[in-house]
Amino acid sequence: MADLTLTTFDWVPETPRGYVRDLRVRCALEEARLPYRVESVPFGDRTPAHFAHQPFGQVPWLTDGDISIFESGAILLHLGELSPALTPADPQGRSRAVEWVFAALNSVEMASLPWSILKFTGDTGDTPASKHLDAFLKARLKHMEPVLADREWLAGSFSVADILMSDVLRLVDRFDGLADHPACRDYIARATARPAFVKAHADQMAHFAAADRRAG
Ligand SMILES: N[C@@H](CCC(=O)N[C@@H](CS)C(=O)NCC(=O)O)C(=O)O
Repeated sequence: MADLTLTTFDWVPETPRGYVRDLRVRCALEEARLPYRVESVPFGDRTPAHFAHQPFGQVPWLTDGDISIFESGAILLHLGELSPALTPADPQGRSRAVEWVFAALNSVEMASLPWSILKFTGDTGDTPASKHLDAFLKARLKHMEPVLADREWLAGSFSVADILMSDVLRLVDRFDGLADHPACRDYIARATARPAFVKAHADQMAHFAAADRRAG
């Protein structure tokens, strides 16, 4: 039996709540019905012990017994090995799930994250950098739209790739970047209607709300 502990921050500001990447790990754990504990590290003072687990001083990381893993994609691939609920059983489906994990992070999030950061800072979209990032993201979404119009889940059956891709697209949707991409929006709706997502999201919100209460 796996001995799983997910570590996230003890507190974050309001804006990222519901989007902190421990959510991806919580979703996978809930989908797989694996028992796990959640531990916290300070958002403020990041200790050498924190950097020993996550070299950039970020979250999340997961320990599985003696194994400590950072990067949400790597964590989900690890969990994918533990449960058929997270990875298709057939070889074709498995490699499809792995390629879409990388596509979510290395093709779509690579374009969507800088775009989201600009939106986050209130950028009006008039600068050359902003126009460039807008075009970069649209080039990716243009190709995700027919893929998602054509299939329910990326690897055939639901997999870790869908946890990552839907989370990446959710942040774009938050800043209204999917107005012209109904299949992407429908995909997010399918993914976020899953009981595992609903629980994972509620648990993350409760985790940070508890920190507010402790702070008084
Ligand atoms: N590529 C990393 C990114 C981790 C990341 O950006 N974590 C954010 C929370 S969602 C964080 O720790 N932010 C605080 C910081 O960067 O100082 C992953 O997917 O795990």
